[in-house]
Amino acid sequence: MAKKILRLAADLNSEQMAIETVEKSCILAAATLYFCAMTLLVVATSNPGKLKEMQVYLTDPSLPWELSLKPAELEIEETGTTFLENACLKASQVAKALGQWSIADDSGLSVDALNGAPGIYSARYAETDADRIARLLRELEAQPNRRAQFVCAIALARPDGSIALQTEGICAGEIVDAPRGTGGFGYDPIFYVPEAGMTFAEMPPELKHRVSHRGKAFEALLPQLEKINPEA
Ligand code: ITT
Repeated sequence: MAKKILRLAADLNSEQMAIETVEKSCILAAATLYFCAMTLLVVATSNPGKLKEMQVYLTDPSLPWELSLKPAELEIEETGTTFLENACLKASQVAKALGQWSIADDSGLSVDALNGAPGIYSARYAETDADRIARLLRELEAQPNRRAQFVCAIALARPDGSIALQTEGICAGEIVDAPRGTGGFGYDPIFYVPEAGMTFAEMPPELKHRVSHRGKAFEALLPQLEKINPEA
């Protein structure tokens, strides 16, 4: 009797082990299928602040993209005359150079009293973020009209360089007299959003992600991105 019980226990034990092995194999197979189904998407930026924000929008687990970063040595000249032209140029040239899907963001700050400057030249306005802010505040000294808008254009390019998607987002605000807040990057400390009652640099990242020019551009992009089949 004792032998019978022992044999039964051994059978049950090996049955349990077999079930666990099958379960583990299924999980492994599903994970393999999932990662095989992922397509590389090169984020075409050299700006770490921008990259950090773009990653947040693009790491939705339902998206079939595995993000990778543009090699630093691959520099694209921004010869376009609009944010959208420059976003398309960056996405397209990086995609073609690497033979991979690529996504690019071209963005900047347009100030009403400066006839839209620095606009597409926002990155080229001075050497560092601090110098860019200092120059903008100097140019607006004694200027009562502080209205400005941040613009963000996003473009997605196929591996052959053709443009699959493009969107734009705008956030209206004002330029404050002196920097406020420590979050974000670039011009964030001097860009005040009246509805939020704070500068971009004073906002928690989730709030900036929701109300910013980049947030709005991605809000328009993501439903279209979900419909793209990168393998087709
Ligand atoms: P990549 O072209 O490599 O993406 P970049 O910094 O040169 O990087 P842009 O040509 O689009 O990018 O220039 C955007 C400029 O506007 C740059 O100075 C940014 O710091 C600034 N900018 C863009 N989005 C911003 C944001 O959300 N907050 C603050 N500054 C921003």
